[in-house]
Amino acid sequence: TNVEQLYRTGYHFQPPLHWINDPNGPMHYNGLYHLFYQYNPKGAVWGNIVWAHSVSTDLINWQALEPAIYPTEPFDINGCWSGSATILPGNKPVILYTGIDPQNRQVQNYAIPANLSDPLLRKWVKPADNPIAVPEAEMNASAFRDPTTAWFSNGHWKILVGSKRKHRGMAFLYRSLDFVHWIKAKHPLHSAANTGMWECPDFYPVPVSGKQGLDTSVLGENVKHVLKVSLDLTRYEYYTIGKYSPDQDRYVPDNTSADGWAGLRYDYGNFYASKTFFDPVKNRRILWGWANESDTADDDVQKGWAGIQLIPRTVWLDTKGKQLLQWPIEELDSLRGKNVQMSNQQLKLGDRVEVNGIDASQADVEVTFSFSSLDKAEQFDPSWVDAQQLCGQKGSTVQGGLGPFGLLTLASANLEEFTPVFFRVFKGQNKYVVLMCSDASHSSLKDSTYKPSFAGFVDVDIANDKKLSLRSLIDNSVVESFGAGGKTCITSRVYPTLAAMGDTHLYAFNNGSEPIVMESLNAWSMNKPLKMNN
Ligand code: DQQ
Repeated sequence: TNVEQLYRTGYHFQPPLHWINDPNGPMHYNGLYHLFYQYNPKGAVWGNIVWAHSVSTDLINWQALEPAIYPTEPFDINGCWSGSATILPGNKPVILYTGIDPQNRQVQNYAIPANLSDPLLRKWVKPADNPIAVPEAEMNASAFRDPTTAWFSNGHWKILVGSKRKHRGMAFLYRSLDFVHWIKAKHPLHSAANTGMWECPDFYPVPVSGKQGLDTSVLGENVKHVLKVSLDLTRYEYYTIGKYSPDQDRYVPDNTSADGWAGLRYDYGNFYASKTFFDPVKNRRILWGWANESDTADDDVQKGWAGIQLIPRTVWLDTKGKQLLQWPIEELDSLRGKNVQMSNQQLKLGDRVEVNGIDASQADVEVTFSFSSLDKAEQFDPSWVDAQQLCGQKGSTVQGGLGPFGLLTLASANLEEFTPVFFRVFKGQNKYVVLMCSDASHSSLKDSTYKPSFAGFVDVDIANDKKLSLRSLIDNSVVESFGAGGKTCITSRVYPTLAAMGDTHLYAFNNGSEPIVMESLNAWSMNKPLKMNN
């Protein structure tokens, strides 16, 4: 393999070259899935931003088209930034996006297909009555961007636009009767102190029970709403679950759903600027997220590319209603190739069992671990509120009681390099605490790359279950992991050297004194899609 191409993914969404960031305007229209995304047509660093465009019939194979939206008019001459698609009655798609104007102000624009009978919707036009919203005098013109998919209620179309006032992050609400004339509501739909700029807000309904997704305009008794925002201060996202009342256009997060820094996260790792859409084909809501590189800008220029889109995830509300669950779209299973299975394997303190017979650099692994007692769980110190910090202290090589146990992904045979994805169970005041980590700190012999010990807590009834499941999607320079059926998800970008040059291994391990049973493990080599923008 060409060294520069070592870290290209096999089955994640990537164009052949150059920089990509946020997924934009995902939609399903007349039999095709569309994905637009922020793209620099001229290089592997951020800049010259246009909306690149690809289409797919299965969300796995992608055909690249010409960029759909690029700077042409005063209202977007300095960049075509993030936005969303809405399909209006009469089956008419509209894109709302942020344009950067000659004064570098952020304004909101709309674009429509030039020709609705083109099945690929290749060309988009920007009507002359753009922009549809400009920053008002008292607003911060460089903090006003990323319009959402619109929803319809009480006779109006409504959208959110991300912003901030001083340090308070907020989502402005705009209303329109005709989708062309928009008026800002007096009150933002929501805001939170000390969260800074809210990028890429996303607001959508979820049924209180079941895995189905809903069209963005659905309201009702059996529906809750999700508001997700991306925090540019720390480059992570959080969401709240709450109640939306369309009459007053009020959104109130549930008292179980913290706002701000302690908020729930789709992903506790490298996952940003995400956006969902409703897929009417399979009645599900699908989440797209972007992962940037964790190597250096120089590495990116060398590679000629930077950024991937993560595997689309189905999202739905957990039965307890306090968090979302996520799972890779079922279409991904079609790429599963060679399969190995293991069952009822005991893992005692210090054991490490290799998973042989698959391509460990490009794989999908599902595993269930169980144990018979929680007696050996280490004591939990209530001051440990930061999961990532805790994982940094209690890594996979730090011997524990109940755990650490899990997988060693992208590992070299002698463990010079490895990216462990694992659990550790603690005994708290009146409940057990489960920590999940995806720890990049030993992922590469290169020391120039960013190697965070990403982690999140897992809200499970571990004392009753005595079982934890894990699925990891391993793809050359990315590991996307789904703990406990999608309750806690963590993505890491890693750049192994030995483990990328053919010395790639996958292991299950236990480094806790309580024996763990690997009840079942199912692992597949993953094929490349036939078409990935090639
Ligand atoms: N990326 C876009 C912005 C957005 C940011 C610019 C989030 O519209 O706020 O490329 O990554």
